[in-house]
Amino acid sequence: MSKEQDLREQLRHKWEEMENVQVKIALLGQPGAGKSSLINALIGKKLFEVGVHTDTTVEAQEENFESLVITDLPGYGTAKFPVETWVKAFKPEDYDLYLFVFEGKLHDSDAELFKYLKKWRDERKHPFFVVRNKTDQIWDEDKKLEELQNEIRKDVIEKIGEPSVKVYFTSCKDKTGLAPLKADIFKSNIAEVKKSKLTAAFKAETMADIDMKREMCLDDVTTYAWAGAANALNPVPGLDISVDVGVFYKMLKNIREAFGFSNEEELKKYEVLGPVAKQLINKILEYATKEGVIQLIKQLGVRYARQKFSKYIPFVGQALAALAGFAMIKEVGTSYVEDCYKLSQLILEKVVKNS
Ligand SMILES: Nc1nc2c(ncn2[C@@H]2O[C@H](COP(=O)(O)OP(=O)(O)O)[C@@H](O)[C@H]2O)c(=O)[nH]1
Ligand SMILES: [Mg+2]
Repeated sequence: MSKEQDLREQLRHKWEEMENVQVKIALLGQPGAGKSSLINALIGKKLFEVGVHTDTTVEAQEENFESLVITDLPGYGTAKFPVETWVKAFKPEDYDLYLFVFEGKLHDSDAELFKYLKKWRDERKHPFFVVRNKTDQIWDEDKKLEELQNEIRKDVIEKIGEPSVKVYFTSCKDKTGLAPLKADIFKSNIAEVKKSKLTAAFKAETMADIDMKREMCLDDVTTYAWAGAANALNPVPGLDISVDVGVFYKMLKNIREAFGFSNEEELKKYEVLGPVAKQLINKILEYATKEGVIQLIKQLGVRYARQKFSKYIPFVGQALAALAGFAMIKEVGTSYVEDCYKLSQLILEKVVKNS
């Protein structure tokens, strides 16, 4: 294989990994604790039905959201499913990360499960997160919230047998406590490409969240630019530019998705935020179709093929055409990320003002 082919292969591989990777999340814990509510709050969408009694569930329920595959595993520690039987039946060791959600007292079966969670974390690098949900209901006339939380923490530490274990106190009702959980998920040792998918799928609640989305999208733009240039076997007809329209289109689509702008109707609702928002929305929607993207490539193509690289013109050939393609995707991708980012800022500012 020539060096060029080898490089093409690598770029294609990186791009395919980015396109196809999935993050498998397992929801664990007692029925009614708020597993469905928690995942819905994290992604900002009603993916799982809330308030459905799962006590009798004997099957795993799987839902997809963007690149996430979320599985609500049936309860363990029942007569039908002692933990050991449950582990054999559902292959829970295969998930990328576990969200263990609870509200009341922990049971012996939870302690039993924690043994497995620790094992999978240590041996397979699949982290778990212990979430005490319904913090809004933690109340006692004689004790402060902090004191009550410490008691809960102590119980968890005892059941897990690790003093360093963290407990995340959330309320899906008040939408509190989600930020520290998200931050620690991103700090865990999940593969970078999977973290990038999580960043995209989780709903942005704060400026820090959209900063993270921006950073992640800008990183991805470089990968798209390489792939879009390397994948393009034939230069665009009539232009000395070589670019894969499909990759170009996918890049813009994924950026929109990461910022939660994939639904045109919903996006248009933000036009009420003013002329700047309206202008950004128009720009974002302009390239939401393949035709729009082709139009853009044709417009920009002339500039890229003739001006930017004019000093290399004596060597016009496929490499130059690909170089122009790379530069074009990179520039368009970057400015698209910035447009989505600016619009997200406007939306968040408005939300903060109103709350
Ligand atoms: N007060 C309060 N209720 C919650 C919270 N999270 C979920 N719930 C309620 O608890 C019930 C069970 O929630 P669900 O998400 O279906 O729990 P799951 O069975 O673990 O999936 C529903 O009635 C939810 O509305 C919370 O943070 N605070
Ligand atoms: Mg549920």
